[in-house]
Amino acid sequence: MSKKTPDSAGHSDTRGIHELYAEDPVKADQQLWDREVDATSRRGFLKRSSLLAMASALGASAIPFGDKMPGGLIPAAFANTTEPFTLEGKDGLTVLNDRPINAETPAHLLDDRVTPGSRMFVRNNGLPPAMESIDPATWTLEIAGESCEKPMTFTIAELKEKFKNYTYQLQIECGGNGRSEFVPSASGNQWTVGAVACPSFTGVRVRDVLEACGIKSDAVYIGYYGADEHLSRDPNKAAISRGVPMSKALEEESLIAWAMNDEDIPLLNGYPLRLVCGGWPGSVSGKWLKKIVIRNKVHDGPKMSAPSYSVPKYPVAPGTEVPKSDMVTIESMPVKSLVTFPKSGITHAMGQALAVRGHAWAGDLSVQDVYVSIDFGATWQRAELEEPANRLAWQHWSLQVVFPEKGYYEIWARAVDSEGHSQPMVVPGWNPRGYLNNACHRIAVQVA
Ligand SMILES: Nc1nc2c(c(=O)[nH]1)N[C@H]1C(S)=C(S)[C@@H](COP(=O)(O)O)O[C@H]1N2
Ligand SMILES: [Mo]
Repeated sequence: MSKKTPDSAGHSDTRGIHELYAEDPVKADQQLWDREVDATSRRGFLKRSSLLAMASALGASAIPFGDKMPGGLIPAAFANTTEPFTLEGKDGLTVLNDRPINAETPAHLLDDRVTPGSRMFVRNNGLPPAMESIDPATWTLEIAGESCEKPMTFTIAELKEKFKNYTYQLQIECGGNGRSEFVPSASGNQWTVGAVACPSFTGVRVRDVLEACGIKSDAVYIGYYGADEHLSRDPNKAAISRGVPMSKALEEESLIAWAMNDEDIPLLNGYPLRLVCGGWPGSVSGKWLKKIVIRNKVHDGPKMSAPSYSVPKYPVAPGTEVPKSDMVTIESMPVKSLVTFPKSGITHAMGQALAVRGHAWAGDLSVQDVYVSIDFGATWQRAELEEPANRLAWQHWSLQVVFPEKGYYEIWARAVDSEGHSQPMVVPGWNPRGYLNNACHRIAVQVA
């Protein structure tokens, strides 16, 4: 449910706008906002179709005086309910948008070492396939592209049988995680800290499958295609089709996965098959995977080129307009960490040590150290840091913290990667689309 569509009238109206501006969801949101503001000052705004939709949502056969209803009015039947908007199979996620669905996980709900499916964020660019339309027995994956020697198609059963199966715990973070902190604000989902997860995935190596189909010597990139629909429902348009250079595609941990945490992948996270390339922007890990193309040039699918998932090649002042030619595609994500326990805002008893913990990750690299501060970054204590379950899994850290006196504290966590890069204490380099905010996570604690 978009922040800008707080009511059901706005909701049903979202569709038309998004269809109109499907090429540019940012513009669509702006238009929607403009139109909503405008609509509140007009009568008879609602069209017959949305009136019918509203009536059925209200459980009524009709709204007899619907044409007199001010546009944008929240029906009292809805206004009086406090029921939050929820997603099937998800637990406690904050929904940022419902078309497409985007939902993040509050930090304290990411406390598990291995993220459960119910707590994995959702980032959709289009409309996911309906569960009823998916039959894992007949689902196929096609391998093709100009740099593929023998294009082939596999069922999931064939993938399982023909290639060795691997399980890795893999960290996936949306490139725009943390976007909400940029000033001036960047367009796109206003993620806070929770567009990150680290479940375990089971599948076959991308490498084994591509090699079976023959990789030509001129191959430089792969691209994926999924079964989700473009917001416009135009069957000739992909909602998103990104990829990675061959070197990333061919590494051990890059998987074509059919299971997450030993179960089917949740529908919203790509059931029945997805690509997982951990440590890079989540957008390279294609969901509802139908096709992988081996390319002799950088893949050119939708959202592959600047400004999507790209940042300026040089630091820019906040608010600068950057030419696309001066932007570069994001690859490995920067070092970052989360405090997942305690929950921000708790009150803790004076005199007792507080067990603080969380996770840290560093794209293709590993995390070397995690430090914790209770004095706004003036001094830091080194946390205990565990080895990752495997390469590209996040690492668990913990520390007992003792507070010197009663009062308000903030706990800050700061990770350092294996090449010595530290998380910044403040929001790093502003960029037009608000990617790569890896500032220290902080939580509030009252000691009483
Ligand atoms: N087919 C398809 N794959 C996709 C997307 C999508 O919209 N469609 N979103 C991408 C983006 S931007 C991210 S961050 C991750 C999110 O994965 P999740 O929704 O399982 O958390 O999926 C990626 N794969
Ligand atoms: Mo993303």
